[in-house]
Amino acid sequence: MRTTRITTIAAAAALVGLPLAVGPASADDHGGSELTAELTQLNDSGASGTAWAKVDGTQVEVKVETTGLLDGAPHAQHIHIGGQGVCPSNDQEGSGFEGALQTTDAADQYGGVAVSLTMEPGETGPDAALDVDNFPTGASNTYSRTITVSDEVAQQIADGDGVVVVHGVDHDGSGAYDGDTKSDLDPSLPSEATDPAACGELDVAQMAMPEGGVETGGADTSGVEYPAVLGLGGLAMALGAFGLIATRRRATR
Ligand SMILES: [Cu+2]
Repeated sequence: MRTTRITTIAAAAALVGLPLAVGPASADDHGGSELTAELTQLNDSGASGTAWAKVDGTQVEVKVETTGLLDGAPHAQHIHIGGQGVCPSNDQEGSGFEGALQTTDAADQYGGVAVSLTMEPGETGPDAALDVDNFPTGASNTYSRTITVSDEVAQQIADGDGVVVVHGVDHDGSGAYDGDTKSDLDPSLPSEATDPAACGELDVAQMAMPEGGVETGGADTSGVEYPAVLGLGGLAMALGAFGLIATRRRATR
């Protein structure tokens, strides 16, 4: 009798525990507001980096880390929106110096400037796209700022429509922005000052595993199939236990 009761509890526990083992936790719990981008070079600039953004209402916290840029020159950086939400490839040619890609050459891909990632006290709207006094100037930069945007822009970024573009390429290796080709954005600047150097698509971040939040009894949850098999195994065991109980009851009677 006592054995039967323990078996029943074990079987019930197995059934209750089943949903935990079958599927991964929902990824919809505010996971949509955090985004990451891997920045890769355009125009053979040698630049790369990462970007991270978190949208909370109309506040967007943005971090951009870049490296491999021309040192000692301002690097305009923006979140572009309105194109296909993608980056051109490094080998895509454009209308610039010796076929260099100019900013507008790829506008259909990454869209126009929606947010200017200036440092304080720079403005952050599209009008500040070439606010050269407030952009990072190092070969490597770590940028962080929380920016207020419109509802529409916040939603677009949260949806993964934003593309981070960092500008400024020393095509001729002179160590400065120069050359005869003028910028497609501002003819008073050399094209080198504004040509895109790196680009990354802001994609909705994969759900970060909360610390100690999702415990599955030490089982490997890296794949979806494996827990599912475990779940079916649990179900079979539970059904087997019930079968055993039924058999015992019948036998007892
Ligand atoms: Cu830009």
